[in-house]
Amino acid sequence: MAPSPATPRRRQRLTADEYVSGIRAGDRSTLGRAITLVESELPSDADLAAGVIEACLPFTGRARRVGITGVPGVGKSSFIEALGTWLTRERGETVAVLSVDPSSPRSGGSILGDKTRMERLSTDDRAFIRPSASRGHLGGVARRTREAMLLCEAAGYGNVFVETVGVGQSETTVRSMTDCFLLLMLAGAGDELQGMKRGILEMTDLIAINKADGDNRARAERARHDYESALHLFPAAADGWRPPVLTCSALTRDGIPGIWQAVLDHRALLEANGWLARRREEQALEWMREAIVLGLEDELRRDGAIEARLAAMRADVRRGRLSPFRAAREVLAIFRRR
Ligand SMILES: Nc1nc2c(ncn2[C@@H]2O[C@H](COP(=O)(O)OP(=O)(O)OP(=O)(O)O)[C@@H](O)[C@H]2O)c(=O)[nH]1
Ligand SMILES: [Mg+2]
Repeated sequence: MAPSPATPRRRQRLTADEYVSGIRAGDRSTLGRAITLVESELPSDADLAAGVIEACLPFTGRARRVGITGVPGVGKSSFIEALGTWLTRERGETVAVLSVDPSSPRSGGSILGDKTRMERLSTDDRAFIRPSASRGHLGGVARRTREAMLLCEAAGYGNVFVETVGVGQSETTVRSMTDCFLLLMLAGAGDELQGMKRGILEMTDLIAINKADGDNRARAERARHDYESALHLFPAAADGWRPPVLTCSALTRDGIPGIWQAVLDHRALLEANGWLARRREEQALEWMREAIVLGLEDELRRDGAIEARLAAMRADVRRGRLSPFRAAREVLAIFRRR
């Protein structure tokens, strides 16, 4: 018998049932492997990944889904470490942490940094941390994060935190997959409020001014007051919630319990007035929309004739010989005729 080629590093493939029972039993290594599976871009993994997600879906939906955003360096990872360890140790909660990071080439350092910035949380039995090494397209990152979130919920984590860098489109994406969206800010970093995209404030459920410690405390308190006054000029949101502005320090942990209380108050209001259900409906619709668009993109990429035509059209569009709009219509026409 011919010897089979040695594949020492590739572990044996699990079946969908094995993935699901491992996840449901709270086995972190199986959960990690399942997330790697749903992140895989190999067509040969797609069916198994879909099977695992489908089988996990009945066990999802019970977690608090919290998005955390803010400019690089504002302290998102440190904040999650502080809040997460407080929740697991003082409140007996379980916490899963995922990250959506669209800025792939530059983020390598930051992801490695997270290992040290979430040192205590990463060794906590009640926590699961998954820094996602992102590549490519934000939609793809988001799809995998959404699915990773569901796997964490099926594993029984009661709180899922999604960290995203506050640049570009990633906030909108994370907002669309969470129940509560938290914006971390800094005091005295220029007049951010004026410069800030109004859209971000409008989708924020809670503003926390971080690094309110040492010499920075008084400035943070002034900034809190300023932001609060500015927010009062906004019309009340349809869900009836007025986003509070709070201060905290991820370093000293001051203000962390108060922020969590606001997250709980927000949830209680949205549960009582029906807006949580509406937000979950929106999340499901957004997931579907995204899955359709990404699925179509995959189909187009895998169709040799379309790929070849696209390559030629790209050259023509670049030179202005073909309008982008006509090119798109032509590709869709070829797709329909298949
Ligand atoms: N004084 C003080 N420093 C803080 C606080 N929170 C974070 N830092 C420091 O600020 C720096 C950035 O913190 P991170 O938690 O990595 O910030 P981040 O927003 O996750 O950064 P990116 O992931 O790179 O976008 C680190 O040096 C932290 O030690 C705080 O509350 N007070
Ligand atoms: Mg970080």
